[in-house]
Amino acid sequence: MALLNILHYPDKRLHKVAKPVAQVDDRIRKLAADMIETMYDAPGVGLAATQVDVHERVVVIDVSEDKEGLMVLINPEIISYSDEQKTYEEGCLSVPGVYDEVERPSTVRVRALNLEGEPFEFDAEGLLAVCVQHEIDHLNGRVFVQHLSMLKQTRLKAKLRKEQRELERV
Ligand code: GNR
Ligand code: NI
Repeated sequence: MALLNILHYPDKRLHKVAKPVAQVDDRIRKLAADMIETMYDAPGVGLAATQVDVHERVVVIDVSEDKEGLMVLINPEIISYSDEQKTYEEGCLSVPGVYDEVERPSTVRVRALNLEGEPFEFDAEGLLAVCVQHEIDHLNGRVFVQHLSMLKQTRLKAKLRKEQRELERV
């Protein structure tokens, strides 16, 4: 197992669209194991392969408080969305320190492959529904701040670039 480096917004690589996994093999199982370790170490409730600069459709999620809710989703797809929307204060390991409200469908039905390459489906609500949508956004090259207003995105980029310049000066 190994800890993986997490990309930070604004980084162009966070906007690459991940490719479907053609075969769930030991290479993918090793990637998932390293992503699980990285997610728990961070700690975060989810991690998409895009965030560790691997552009394949692999997501790990655990929204439980006791590490008992681990899910590995390969080629995840949302097959239905509720009409009802809900706002949640989101954060992201790729945008540390930034939290803001995003509105999304409150429940979704998800289809994915497990680590044996077998398809499964489940309904998600609450934080799990938020997290699944947030992670699939990452696979599609979308970071949660892109749901915010242009003004907020422009201000945030300016602030983060300034902070980065200050870090590079020392
Ligand atoms: O750890 C995380 N917490 C979180 C909180 C609210 C909404 C979404 C998330 S996902 C985030 C981990 C992460 O960045 N996954 O991509
Ligand atoms: Ni994220």
